[in-house]
Amino acid sequence: MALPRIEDMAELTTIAQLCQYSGKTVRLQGWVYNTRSGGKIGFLMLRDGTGIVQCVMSRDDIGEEKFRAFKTLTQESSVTVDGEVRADQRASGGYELLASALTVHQIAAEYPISPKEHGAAFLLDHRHLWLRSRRQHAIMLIRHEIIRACRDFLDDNGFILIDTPIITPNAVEGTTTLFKIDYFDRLAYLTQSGQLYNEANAMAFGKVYCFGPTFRSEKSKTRRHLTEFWMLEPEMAYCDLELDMVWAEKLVAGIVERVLERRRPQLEVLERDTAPLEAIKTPFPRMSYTAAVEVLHKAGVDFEWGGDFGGGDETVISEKFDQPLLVHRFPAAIKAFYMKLDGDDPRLALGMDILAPEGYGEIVGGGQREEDPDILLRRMREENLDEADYQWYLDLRRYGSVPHAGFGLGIERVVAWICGLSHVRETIAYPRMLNRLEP
Ligand code: NSS
Repeated sequence: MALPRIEDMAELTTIAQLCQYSGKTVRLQGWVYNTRSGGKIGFLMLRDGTGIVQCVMSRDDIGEEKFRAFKTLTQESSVTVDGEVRADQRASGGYELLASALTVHQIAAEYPISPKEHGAAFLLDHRHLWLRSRRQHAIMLIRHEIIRACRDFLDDNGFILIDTPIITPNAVEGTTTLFKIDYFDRLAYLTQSGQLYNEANAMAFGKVYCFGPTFRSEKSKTRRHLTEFWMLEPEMAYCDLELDMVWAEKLVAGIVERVLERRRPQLEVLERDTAPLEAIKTPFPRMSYTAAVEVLHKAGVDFEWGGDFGGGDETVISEKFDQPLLVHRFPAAIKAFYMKLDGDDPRLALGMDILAPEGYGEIVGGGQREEDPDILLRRMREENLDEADYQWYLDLRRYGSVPHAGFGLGIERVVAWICGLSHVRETIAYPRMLNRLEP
């Protein structure tokens, strides 16, 4: 028997596509969001992953037996509903379905997540189910859009995606946050950043990026730290700190623009005030680390030049700006070994961070890389890194070394900011944190 061709199955559609089928009979496959029923007529709110639609279940239309089956449906039961699409101003999404048939696949057991309030721990324990809720759905769609915007921006600007390894012998961002793994009796780590390989790739291809999970065994319990997070890392040959900042601000502004263009309904579900996002435009304001320390001092914060900014400091520094703030030129001592030293002041490294507005803190970190093999070697020794592991990295300075720069954008931090979330735990489907490995 020949399989039905895709054109013959046109009636099988999704809730998001219903507008194309007004007056036609379609089939929807989904799960029960909730039900209400009176005597001969009932209402089934159906969700299918693309939206929620009201299905009008009339006993006369679907028959006695199916109407009885409808009445047994519990929240999250799986069903297929056939029916006629009818435009209805009052319906959310503008359409409802006049059901003509119902197939029940499974009657769900009592669903643990009810509309009543649940605590964060309970919801995280049920993350695999919590993802079905409207709010989580909106967050995941915005995350999806942000990732797509990143990829489109870089692809359209001549960057090549080159995947970098997850298992690595090298530390990138210091040795204190490495996750160790036993690699056939050798010590290896889960990568903290694809940057070092990105630098090699930039020397081969010019403009490159990697995008993948990165790992830090962060012992800190904050609302901004995950132990597994996704980082987008562009790297450019023949690029200095100034140009690096331009690429980073264009990317961030492009992401915001794209989400506003395509994901307004989701921002609405989250009750995100979009005015601060609409105001975002390049160029972003710039401020040196030293000037930022002065801002802290003027605000009465006790902070010593040379220290690393904490979340609270970042909020104070960026609070006067309604744009993301580019902070640059940090003390070399608090930055990674690979950062190029500032020719004008060797206490400083040519690094930059972007602090998101509205108190969301650092979303981007990067800078210009040291291209001089001798300085690089000295910096590695200062950090007690094993030179043998980094010979390939030093090769990049031996064979056609050029000024180059790049940065890493933390997807979860960006999602938290754009969605207006107070904690990164909701920005990723299965968050990994100090005290959370499940589900
Ligand atoms: O440590 S970074 O500041 N920089 C790097 O890893 C560079 N090697 C990237 C590069 O130049 N290619 O991290 C970059 C961003 C940072 O701004 C945050 O947005 C995010 O990565 N980040 C995190 N997000 C969530 N949780 C944790 N623990 C975390 N650490 C960094």
